[in-house]
Amino acid sequence: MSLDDPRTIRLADYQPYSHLVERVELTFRLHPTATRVRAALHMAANPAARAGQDLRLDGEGLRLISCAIDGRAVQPILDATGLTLAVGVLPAQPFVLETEVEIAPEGNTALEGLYMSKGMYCTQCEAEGFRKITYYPDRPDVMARFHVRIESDLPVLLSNGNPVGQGAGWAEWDDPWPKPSYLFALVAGDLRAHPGDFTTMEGRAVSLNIWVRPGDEGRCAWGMEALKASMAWDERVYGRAYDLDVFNIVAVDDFNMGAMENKGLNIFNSKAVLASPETATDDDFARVEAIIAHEYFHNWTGNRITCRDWFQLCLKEGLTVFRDQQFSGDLRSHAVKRIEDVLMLRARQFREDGGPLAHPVRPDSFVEINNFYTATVYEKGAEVIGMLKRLVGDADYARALDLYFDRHDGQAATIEDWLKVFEDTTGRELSQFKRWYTEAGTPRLSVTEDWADGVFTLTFGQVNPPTPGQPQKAAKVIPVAVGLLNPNGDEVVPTMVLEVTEERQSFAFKGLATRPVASILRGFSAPVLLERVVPAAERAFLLAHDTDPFNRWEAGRSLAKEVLARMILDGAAPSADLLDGLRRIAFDEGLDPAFRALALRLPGEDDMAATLHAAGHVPDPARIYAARRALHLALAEHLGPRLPALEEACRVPGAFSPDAAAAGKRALRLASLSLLARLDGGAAARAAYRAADNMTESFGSLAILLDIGAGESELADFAAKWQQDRLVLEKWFAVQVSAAAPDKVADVVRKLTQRADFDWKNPNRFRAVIGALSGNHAGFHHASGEGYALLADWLITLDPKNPQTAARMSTAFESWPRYDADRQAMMRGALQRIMAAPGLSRDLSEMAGRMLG
Ligand code: 0A1
Ligand code: ZN
Repeated sequence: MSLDDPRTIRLADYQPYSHLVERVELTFRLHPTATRVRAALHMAANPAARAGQDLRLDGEGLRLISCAIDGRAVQPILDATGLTLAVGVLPAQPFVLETEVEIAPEGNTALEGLYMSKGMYCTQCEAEGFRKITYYPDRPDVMARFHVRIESDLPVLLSNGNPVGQGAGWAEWDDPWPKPSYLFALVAGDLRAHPGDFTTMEGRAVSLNIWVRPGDEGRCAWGMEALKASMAWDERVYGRAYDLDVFNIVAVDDFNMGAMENKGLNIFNSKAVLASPETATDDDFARVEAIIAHEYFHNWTGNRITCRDWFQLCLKEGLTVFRDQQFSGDLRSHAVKRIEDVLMLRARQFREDGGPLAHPVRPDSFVEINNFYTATVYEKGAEVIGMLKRLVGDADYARALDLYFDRHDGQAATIEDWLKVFEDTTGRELSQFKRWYTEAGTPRLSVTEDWADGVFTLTFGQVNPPTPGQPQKAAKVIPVAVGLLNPNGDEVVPTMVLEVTEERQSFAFKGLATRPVASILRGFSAPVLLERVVPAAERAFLLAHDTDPFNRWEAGRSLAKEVLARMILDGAAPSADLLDGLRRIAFDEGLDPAFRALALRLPGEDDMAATLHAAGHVPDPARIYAARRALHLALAEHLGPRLPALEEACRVPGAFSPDAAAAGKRALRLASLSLLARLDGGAAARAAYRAADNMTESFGSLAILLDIGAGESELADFAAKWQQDRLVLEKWFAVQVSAAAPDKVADVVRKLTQRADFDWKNPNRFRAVIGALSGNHAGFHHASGEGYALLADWLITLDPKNPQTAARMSTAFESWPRYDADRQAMMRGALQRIMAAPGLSRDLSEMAGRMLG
C-alpha cells in the first residue's frame, strides 16, 4: 500500500467528529445544469469530542451561494475539499447552520453524488458522494434524521423514509431513523411502478414499489418476489422486521456498481434488478435475487447498525454477504451455492490476496476508499463470519447476533464491537481470531497423514505468507471440518471441526478398524489454500463417495487441475481416473443436475495460471488455452455416445420458470451441448438456439457456437433481434470478446469499440467489452502485448470521466507477477503509462501505484 502517499488516511488517526447533527432539512430545486440545494443542519457540540474545535464540513465541486448560522450570514473559509467555520463564530449552544449551493447533475459523468441518467435524476452517495451534493460532515459516524423536499416538474419524486406530503411540482419525505449521509438518496423522473405489499411480523403494512423507465414494467415481477422472500427470510432467520411504511427500489441504467442500500430507497443498476425469461439467463435471475436480498438485508446490517469509519466496511459488507449467501442457499441448494461461492472466492479474492493489491479484511490505511470495495472486504469478510459461526456453533451465533442488534442498534460500530459481542456471548477469547481481520494473505495449510496401530493422525502445518506491508504473521485459528470414510465408502467419523491454532498441530483418531480416507476442509470450512499430496485414485474415490457434496466436487476439481497441469507442463494425456469419474457424475441421475453441471465445468485458464504459479512454474497462457481445450475434447469423446440422450433428458418442458431445479437442468443441458459441439460441429447447439424460448438457452447455445469458431449467422440473428435492448445487447458485446480466439481478441475489441452503440461512458457497456477483454485469459495475455495496451488505452480514456470504474477495472493487471519476464515488462509498462497520464485521478493512481509496488 502506498504508505508514503501524503493523501493516505489511517485507521490509527480516527477521531470523533467535533459536532453532532441532530436533524437535517434539505430542499432540492432540480435543474440539469443548476440544481439548488438548501441545507439546514441542526448541530451541537459533541461531548465525546475535544472541545473548542473549528467546524469543518466536506464539500467538493459545490458553488456556495450563502451560509448562515441561526439566520445570520457568516463567511466560511473555502478550499477544494470543504468549508471551515472558525470556532469563534460558533454559538456555545445548539445552532442551525444553513447553506445553499448550486450543482450541475447533467455534467456529472463520475456517477457519484447527484447525476442524471437518461433524463432521470439519481444519487450515489456511498462512500463519499454526499459531499458533492452539499456541505456536510460526510462520514459514517455522523448519524442524523433527514427531512427532504424535492421541487421538480418530473412526475415521480423519491427520497428516503416515509412520504409526508406532495403537490404539483414538489414532494416531501421524512426519515425517522438517524443515518449517515452515505445512505441518503434522491430520485426524480418519469418512472413507472411495479407495486407489491408486505405485512411485517410486527403488523406493519409496507407498500413496496420497483420503479423503472417506461417499457421495463414487464421485467420487475421476479425482483418483487425476491424482495418479499428476503423480507420474510430476515424475520424468520434473524428476527429482523422492516421499519418504514414504504420500500422503494429504482432501476437506473448508469451505475458504477450493482446496487445501493440507501434507507428505504434502494438504487439498482438496471442489470441487477430487471429480469424476464426472454431477456435474462438463469444466472441473471439468481443474481437479481441475491442482490435484492443483499441490499434489503443491509437495512439491519449496515443501516440500523452502521460503520464507525470506512475501515470498518467489512462490518456491514462481510456480514451482509454472509446473510445473502445463507438466503440463497436456503432458497436454492446449499451445496451448489457453496461451490459457486468458493469458485468466485478463489477466482477473485485469492487472486487479490496473493498479489500486490492484497490488504486485510479490515484495511488500516487507504488513499481512496472507493478502491476498497473489494473481494477481500466482501467475500473474505463473509468467510470470516462463516468461520466464526463454525467455531461457536449455530446456537451461539444466533445468540451473539441478537446481542449485536440489541446492543448496537442506532450506532456506528467497529470490528472490536462485533467481536466483543461474540466474546460476551460465548466466553471465548477472540484475539487470535481477530488476525483474520487485520492480516492479509491466504494461509497455506498443509496436511500429512499417518496410520499406525489403529490410530489415524492428521498433522497440519500453516504458513501465513507475507503481503504488502505485512512481512511477518503469527498463526491463525483455522476451523478445519473433517470427516473419515471407510474404503467401502461408509462414513466412520462424521464431520467434526478441528481447530488448528498452531503452526504445526496433530489430531489423532483412535479405534478405527481400517485405514480411513480423509475428507478434509469439508464445505470449504476456512479460506485457505490446502496443500495436500493425494494419489489420483484417492481423489477419484472421494469424487465417487464423499458424503460432503462440496468435497465431492472439490475432489473432481483438484483431480482436473492436476491432470491439466500435467497436460500443460509436459504434454501428458488426460487421465482415465478423471474422465471416468466425470462420466460417472455426468450420468448419475441421483445427483442434482446443477451439481453435475458444476462438476463438468473445467478449471478456468486464470485459475490454472494461478495454480501453476503457486506450484513454482511460470504459466504460459497459450499452452493453458490449448491444454484446456484438449481436455474438453477428450472429455467430450469419453462421454460421447451418451451426450445426445443427456442433452434431451435435460430439456425442461412447459412454460419457463427460473427456479433452481429447472435452472439446474438447463445448466446440465448446456454443459452437454458444449461437449457435444466438439463432436458434431455445433449441430445440436444450433438446433437448441433455434428452438430456444428463453435467454438461458438461446444465449448459452450462441456462446457454445462462438467458442468452437462457428455461430456467425446466430450472432447476426441475435443482434437483429435485440438491437433495441440495452441489457441483452451487452451480452452480445461481451460474448464476442470472451469467445474470441487469443489472436483475434484485440481486433474484435477494436471493431466493437468503434460502433456507434459502444457508449463507453455507460459503465455496463464499458465493462461488457473492456471487462471481457481482461476476462479472456489467453487473449489478454497474448504475447503481442496488444491486450495490455488496449486495456491501458481505455483506462486512460475513461479515467477523467469515471475514475471509480476505471480504477476497478485496472485490477486486471494485478496478476503481473505470475508471468514471464516479457509479459511482466509489458504489464508494468502499461501501468507506468497509466501513471504518467496527465491529471490522473486519485482512484486510478492509487491502484496503479500499488500494483507497481
Ligand atoms: N454498498 C453497496 C455497494 C456500493 C458500494 C460503493 C458504491 O460506490 C462507491 C456503490 C455501491 C453494496 O454493498 O451493495
Ligand atoms: Zn453491501
